[in-house]
Amino acid sequence: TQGKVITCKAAVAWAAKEPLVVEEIEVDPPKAGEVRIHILYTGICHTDEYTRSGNDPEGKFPAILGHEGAGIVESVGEGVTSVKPGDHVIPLYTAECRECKFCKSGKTNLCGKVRATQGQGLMPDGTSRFRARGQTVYHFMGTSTFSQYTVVADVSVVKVNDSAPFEKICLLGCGIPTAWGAVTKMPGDGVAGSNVAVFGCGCIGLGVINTARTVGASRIIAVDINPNKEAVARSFGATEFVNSKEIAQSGKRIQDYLVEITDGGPDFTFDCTGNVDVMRAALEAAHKGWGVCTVIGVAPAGAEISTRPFQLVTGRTWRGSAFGGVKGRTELPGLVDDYLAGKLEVDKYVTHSRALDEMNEGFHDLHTGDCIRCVVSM
Ligand code: AHE
Ligand code: ZN
Repeated sequence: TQGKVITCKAAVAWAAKEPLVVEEIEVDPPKAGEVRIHILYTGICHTDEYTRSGNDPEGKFPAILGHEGAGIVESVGEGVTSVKPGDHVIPLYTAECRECKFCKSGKTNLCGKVRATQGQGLMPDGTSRFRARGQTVYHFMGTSTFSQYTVVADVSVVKVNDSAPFEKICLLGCGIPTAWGAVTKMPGDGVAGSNVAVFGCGCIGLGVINTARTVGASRIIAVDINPNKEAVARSFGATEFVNSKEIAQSGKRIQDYLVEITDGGPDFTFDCTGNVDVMRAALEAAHKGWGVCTVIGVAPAGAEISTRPFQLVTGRTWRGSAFGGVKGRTELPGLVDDYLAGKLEVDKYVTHSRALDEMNEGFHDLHTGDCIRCVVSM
């Protein structure tokens, strides 16, 4: 197949708000600096649904969504030396070129090399490698893992241990590093020994809870509007559960309640919801003088956050991270090895499995309270 167009199946998002359509597509061979990957498994993340639903200002259609995948390199374009055919790999929506100002700064994982074209749904040369029904189809997040074959930039893929199960390590393409890094890469002295509040108990919130426990946080307060989340939050390491809907019904603001029960507020709070009112509550719950609120959730197009500046003047910090601040090519191989060594939880997040033909049912699973991650066999 090397150098040839591949015909395969993919779930195509033809237009915002519409269900995906699984159909035959054509995938061009990789050009210079590009890698064609046979995707074996992909997770479905709320960000895929966010873009499908039309909420993403960068959303372009038709597109092949998906950004949490794992597979095998099928072929590489001219000049590619970092991976070769047969390598087991994870595509990276946060690239790592090691040459740009961002990569060289040592301060961030936000690589600038391919970000502009990635946001336009195109490969770095400004074109697409996908066609369906004779029409050009856009890429998504530089990964497009909802296709049996995809093409990515060489800076957007990392080789990992080939004894790791694809149906699990696909989660290292987004959810798990996003949560793990948001906690472990906290500036300052870190979260060990401190009180933590986590808003939202989906995949990211549970990952934050799990990581906080691993690094030795003392109180880990899970906050959600769904009472069924209590058991799962506790099983991932939460020491307490607060139903924020009940607090609201009792006429109290959730931030005031958390300040009350923690003698001034948690040291660290995390928004894992994407709801801007929750982001405000998370900031205002954080302890005066030193509390740090980390925003992880993705808010709808046009949404803005607000608070009284006094909240910041009095020593609270509002920060955020993308992909947990993780540098994919440098750090993912180690995280996969940690998983294989039993030091990083992954299996527990996979609650649902689907075939490619059931992609839309997988999106439906996402909205059920008992789903953490649905993994699709491609
Ligand atoms: N495209 C949207 C923003 C979407 C967004 O915030 N994406 C996150 C990843 S979500 C993973 O599930 C992210 O890492 N963004 C950083 C980046 O460079 O894309 C918009 O508002 O335009
Ligand atoms: Zn994601």
